[in-house]
Amino acid sequence: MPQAFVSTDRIRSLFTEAMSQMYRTEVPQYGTLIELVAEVNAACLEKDPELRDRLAGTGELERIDVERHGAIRLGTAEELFTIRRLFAVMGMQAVGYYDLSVAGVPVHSTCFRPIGEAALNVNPFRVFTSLLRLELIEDEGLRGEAQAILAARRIYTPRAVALIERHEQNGGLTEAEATEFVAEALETFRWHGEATVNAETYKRLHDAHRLIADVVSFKGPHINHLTPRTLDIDAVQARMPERGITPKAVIEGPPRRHCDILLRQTSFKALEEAIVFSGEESTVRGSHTARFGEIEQRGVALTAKGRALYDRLLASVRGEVQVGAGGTKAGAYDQELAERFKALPDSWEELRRQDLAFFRYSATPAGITAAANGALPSDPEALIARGYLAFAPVVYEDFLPVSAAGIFQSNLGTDQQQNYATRSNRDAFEAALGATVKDELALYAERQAASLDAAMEALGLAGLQLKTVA
Ligand code: OOG
Ligand code: NI
Repeated sequence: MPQAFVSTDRIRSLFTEAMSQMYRTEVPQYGTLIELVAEVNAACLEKDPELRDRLAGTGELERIDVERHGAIRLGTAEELFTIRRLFAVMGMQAVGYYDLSVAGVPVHSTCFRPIGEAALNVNPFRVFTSLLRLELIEDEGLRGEAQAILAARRIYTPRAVALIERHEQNGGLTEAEATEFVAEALETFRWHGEATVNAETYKRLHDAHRLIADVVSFKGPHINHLTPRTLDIDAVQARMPERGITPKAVIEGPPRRHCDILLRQTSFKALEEAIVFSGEESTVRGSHTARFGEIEQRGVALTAKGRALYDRLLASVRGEVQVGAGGTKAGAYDQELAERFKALPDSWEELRRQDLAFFRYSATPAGITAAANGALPSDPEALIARGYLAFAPVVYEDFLPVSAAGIFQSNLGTDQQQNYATRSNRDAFEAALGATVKDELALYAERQAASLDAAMEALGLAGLQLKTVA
């Protein structure tokens, strides 16, 4: 008799819950943040029925409370190769390539996440996954040493690897295997207070870059933050101090708007954690800062055209006002951001008409009735105008490189700005990964097209295309 497999969605949900519980005990402020976000989200939904209806319509309402992203930093190509296979067990694939070296952080990254709309609505858990670029360590001796330390560690338990292989061979895991897999996989993300290096090596790695010490000195790639999604990031940011949390000075990403776009994020500083160094005659204690808290607010995914406008506006603001260490000029930055982003339309209709953002189309009950009576115009714009065809924003599921660099830097200490004279190296990243990363814009475009096809089918107008303003 064939064995029944559990869905990858279920394994991802079990894993997210286990990870959230673990992080709550490791970083108590995370639990406080989850409570604050839940309060603010409930209040938002209460006072904004339009928002509630829209989220219910797109299937997002249910996922808000379980929605999280996390981040890890890996040390070797083999570690990245295996993490791809581990995340595949939970229905997550690599989407997008982010080069952070341009911002002085010696890593390149991808996002592992579910891809299909149904899977996203069950649980959109994503992990921003970075790979250290050892070739960016200038000191050859130190580079070789770091390589040797990393080559000697095993970040996956043998049982986790066996279950990944079983999943690959059998095409799934049974309930019992899934439960075991979640517990084993969690081990990779756990914090270890015992460094694998001595105090002197730690210091040299740390002097090269704090991030290098974080990746190289430990048994595994501890989860460094877990981020809940809020419906009002400004409210959470303003209320964090009430709970003893101090956020970074500015919110990364676009300004507050009526129609949210892309992603807004803010984080609070890393914890100082006690560590014990290895290889010493007597115990040597130290401390390490790596783990932090973050919140995010998500808005509509932008098309290539919308994204180009976003990038241009953001670059112009950053060229004009540079926020200093300690948050000087934060007010001027926020003001400039709000001012310059007026160039990006702030209504769903204009964002759609000008092809700046992605939308999910659906046939309305009135449209289906009109179709049955044979009274439909065949022009999609007329269908929308008469209320026969509806559209709702497709939420952005990915990350933003400039924002990610800001999050990295704020948690590593702003004194560490370095610019590496190097090109991004996507080919090397994909070779290590053992797969190509998916193009996020293509994924959004496919979802928009599929929704339009289904809507037209429902209206008996199969094949009708939509024209937007070029
Ligand atoms: C990842 C920082 C980026 C985000 O949300 O953009 C990030 C890291 O610090 O490892 O988490
Ligand atoms: Ni993050």
